[in-house]
Amino acid sequence: MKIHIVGAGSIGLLYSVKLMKAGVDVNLWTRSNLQAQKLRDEGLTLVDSGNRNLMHFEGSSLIVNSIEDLSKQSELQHHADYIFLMTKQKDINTSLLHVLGQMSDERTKLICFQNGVGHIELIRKELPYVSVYAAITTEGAKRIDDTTVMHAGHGDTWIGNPGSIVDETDKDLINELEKAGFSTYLSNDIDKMIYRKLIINAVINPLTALWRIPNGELLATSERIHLMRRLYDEGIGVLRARGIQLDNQLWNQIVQVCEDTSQNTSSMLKDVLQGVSTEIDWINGSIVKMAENIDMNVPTHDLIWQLIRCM
Ligand code: KPL
Repeated sequence: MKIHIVGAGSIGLLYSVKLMKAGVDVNLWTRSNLQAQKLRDEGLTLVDSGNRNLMHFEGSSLIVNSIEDLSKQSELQHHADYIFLMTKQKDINTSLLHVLGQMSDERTKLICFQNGVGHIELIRKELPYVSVYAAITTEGAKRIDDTTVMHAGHGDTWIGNPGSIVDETDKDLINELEKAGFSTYLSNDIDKMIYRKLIINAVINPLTALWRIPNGELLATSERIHLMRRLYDEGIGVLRARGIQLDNQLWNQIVQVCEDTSQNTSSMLKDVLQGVSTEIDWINGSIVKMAENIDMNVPTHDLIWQLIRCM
């Protein structure tokens, strides 16, 4: 089984080092030539939260290429059984789609690991012959530098085929991931999981980014909780109007996520602190667009979308 990991951020590096170490046939694709060269020179290292070395992988079996290089070639030379798309949504542009097209044919399954919604429809439209799956993961990782990643916390991962059911042969993929230490499940309920994660991210991420606070601080005052609740009610209202019914315990689960990850910096706050663009368009922005399509108003999502875009 050949797996291509596209994107060498925190999650891409984490999956690469653990799968490579478990003997799985993996190609890692970085965005820049510079990062690819550094990885080939220095190897790939996994550290724990105390900066202790947990794993190191180097040598000729560390296959790293850069998307920059492949985008200049035209033929299919790099067929993959699975592609793990681990870039940000904003990087899913024409040249990346061209590269993904070069790696895939009708046997390929492309698994999207992004937050938010909208990107799967785009990829399906551009690469109609590829099976596009989605993954929801709670694995925690932090990129230390171009060649080092920290495993911040073990989580679970669910993989499914939005709008359809998974293929039984995908069990082989689950076995490979389990071998590498990733608790992974196939799910025929992935659509609900995507929308559930959308609401969690739409409530927690923009407010933590706006106020520059860790997740747990959201629960510190009743005013903050009130605003979270407004985002929650508006978001759930849109999904309900579109016929998507989520677990009625979701509000309590969001509060639980804030408690369980109380010291964590949300991914959106990390992006703001690093001065890079955020996923707001695919999270709150997508809720606003869904609402517009059915003539509904979601003023709190609309406002927070504009506020974060201006940061
Ligand atoms: O998924 C997350 C994120 O930061 O993107 C949460 C659940 C908010 C945890 O930080």
